[in-house]
Amino acid sequence: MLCKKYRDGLRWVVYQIYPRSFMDSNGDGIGDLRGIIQKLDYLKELGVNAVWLCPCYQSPNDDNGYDISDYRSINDEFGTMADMDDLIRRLHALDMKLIMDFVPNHTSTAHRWFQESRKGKNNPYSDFYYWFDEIPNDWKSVFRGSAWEYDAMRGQYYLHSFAVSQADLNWSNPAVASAMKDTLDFWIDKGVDGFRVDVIDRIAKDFPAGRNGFGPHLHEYIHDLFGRGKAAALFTVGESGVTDTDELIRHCAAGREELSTLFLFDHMNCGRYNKFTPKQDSLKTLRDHLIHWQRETAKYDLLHSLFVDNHDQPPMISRIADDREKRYESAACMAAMLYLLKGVPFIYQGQEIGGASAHYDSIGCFNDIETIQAYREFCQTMPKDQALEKINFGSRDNARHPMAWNGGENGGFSAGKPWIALHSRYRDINVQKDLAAERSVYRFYQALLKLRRSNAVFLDGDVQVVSSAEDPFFIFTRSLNGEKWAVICNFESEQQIALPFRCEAPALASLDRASADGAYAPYECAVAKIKD
Ligand code: TEU
Ligand code: CA
Repeated sequence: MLCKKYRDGLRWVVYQIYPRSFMDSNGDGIGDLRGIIQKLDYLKELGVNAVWLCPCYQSPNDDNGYDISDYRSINDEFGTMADMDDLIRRLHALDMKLIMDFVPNHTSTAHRWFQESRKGKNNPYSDFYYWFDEIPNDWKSVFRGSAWEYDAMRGQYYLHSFAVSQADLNWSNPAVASAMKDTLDFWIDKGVDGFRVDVIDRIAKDFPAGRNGFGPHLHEYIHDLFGRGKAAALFTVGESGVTDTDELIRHCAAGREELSTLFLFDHMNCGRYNKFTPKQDSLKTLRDHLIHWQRETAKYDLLHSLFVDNHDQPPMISRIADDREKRYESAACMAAMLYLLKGVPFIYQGQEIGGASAHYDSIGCFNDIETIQAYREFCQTMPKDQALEKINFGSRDNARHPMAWNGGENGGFSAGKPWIALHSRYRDINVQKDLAAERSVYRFYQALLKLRRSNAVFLDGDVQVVSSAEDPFFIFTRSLNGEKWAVICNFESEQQIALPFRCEAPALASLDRASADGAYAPYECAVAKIKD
């Protein structure tokens, strides 16, 4: 039986916002907090009850806000602290929660701590970062190249796991841990309800010869941050490279008092060999990853996070389903197979209208630091058009184009020129058009979330997989207190599906469907209560 904190967690439905690209209220082309406030009714109507904001703190924006120069103030481009207070108040008035992004692994080199630290070896901030006379190992930056950079002022090398301007904090220094704990408390006192924790695995290094992450003190650090004090009651989801169950247990088992849940990433390679290289794939692969983690989390009473898209990934629908002719069916099918499983749903902005990957003919349409660096590297070994194809496939910008609210000027995102190119398909895929369509992804999400919150079986119920590994579809049941439901998701080809039980007429279906048995069209899905 899941403990209370986890049972509460199952009642959250989180909508992830990339503030820069969600809604611009003042025409400067950059999304902002007042823009988000304008769209709260849209979110409420959708049926989510929590919002996760990607970083909106003061930042030079080399990595769009993940390079923070002040944890306690709002990025001027996004608004003021008064706007943030207002947003929190309004969310709470709508009975919605706010999850902030907490970035403990690194600060911007523009942060005061780093500016002090580089001045010398004998000030209060000298040991806030990793400084070495010689480069101590061959660690690489996630964004390519060495993870070590020479700083002429200090005359030493510092570690940056990401961009050169994102210096890794030295968590073995208790002053760092305590400064970061104060930062958390600052936001808790403002009324935030939870945190998404950026690359939590990396705060503990296995130094100097081991891995950049999962160091020996990782769990002490996590427990001190989130298992004690004001943070202990909050919902926390860690972003982590955890791949096995034992590690997951160490992070999230109830008795550990660390995090509520983790984002696991093994399913992120569906449809690709690596970040920039596509692979022929189907929803089957996603299904098998989902089944694996449903079983593991059930076995050990862990709270699972249900997500496929975020601001770092090209939309999953474009990799393993049909984002053209069957875009509506694919989007609906993926929603049903993901969000009716057991766990906390995370919906990335645009997913609810069937948002797909973009395509551009010029590198000038891209902005992401990782994308630009990868493009330069590719161009050294292949023709430019080939490099551009790789970028088009894998760029994080696929998830960062302005949210398209309509097919008009600037997609209804801004009265001015957006900071990044509009989505190449915004005239075809936008909120207004989806809502006006006979088959609307948004309305399917709405109906799905309504079904989910009005039947405890979809929250607390057990999951049983009915289909087999060879089947080109996914059928599972949810059951609680004698009540049992079936979720039937067909994949890319037409299928005659005969169910091993009798069902009532579907309560939710992507296409009009009178009975849960029968001939399923490609990507069709249905949800029905089982009789007897
Ligand atoms: O991402 C951490 C991470 O390791 C990956 O998701 C990585 O960014 C991605 O695979 C590169 O393609 C987090 C944030 O989500 C990301 O936006 C930041 O850039 C990164 O941390 C640094 O803060
Ligand atoms: Ca703005």
